[in-house]
Amino acid sequence: MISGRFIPLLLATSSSSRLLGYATAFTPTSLITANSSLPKHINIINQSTKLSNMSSDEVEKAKVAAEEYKNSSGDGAGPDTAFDNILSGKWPSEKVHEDDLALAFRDITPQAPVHILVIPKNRDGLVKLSNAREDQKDILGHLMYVAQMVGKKECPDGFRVVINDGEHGAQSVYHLHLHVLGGRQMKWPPG
Ligand code: TR5
Repeated sequence: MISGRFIPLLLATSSSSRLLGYATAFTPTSLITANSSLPKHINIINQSTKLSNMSSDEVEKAKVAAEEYKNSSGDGAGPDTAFDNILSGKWPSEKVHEDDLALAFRDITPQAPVHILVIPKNRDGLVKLSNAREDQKDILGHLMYVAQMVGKKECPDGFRVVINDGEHGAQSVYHLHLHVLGGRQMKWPPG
């Protein structure tokens, strides 16, 4: 998940590990699109049992997603993603913060005891960080502010914020998102 061309934004520590209920779907997540139906097998599991490793599978998902994005409409707006279904409420998510501009919810495949995604509600071309326009500085700042807010709340000893960008950044969902990771000691360098 955290490999290739990534952008580490904040680095800090951990909090005591938490045993949280977690909703997960047994469907290849990068293949879930707005056109898919709700994953059939939703399971509530203990988050501590769901920690997974960055794998070639993640890299493969990123390659597939990059290809889908390249093949989508030429305006760079990208196809709908799973996050559209989360934003519309069609698919469930475990929200940790919501305001007019941003939504923060728990990652379905957590890479740390705390793994939260922060996304803009209005994608407006922000399929990836490198698509950002100058007039989007305010929303980028807001997303960063939300990331630190949820990060310091859930990980008082520190956390990491990551944005994966494009194929080499191992981005698998083309709707800008900040990963907030914590609840354990982070290592460096990432993969
Ligand atoms: O690889 P990048 O940086 O693009 O990160 C995408 C993240 O979205 C991954 O960490 C996935 O685990 C996460 N993801 C993907 C889906 C999903 C999700 N987190 C919560 N809920 C999700 N749903 C319902 N569906 C997904 N496809």
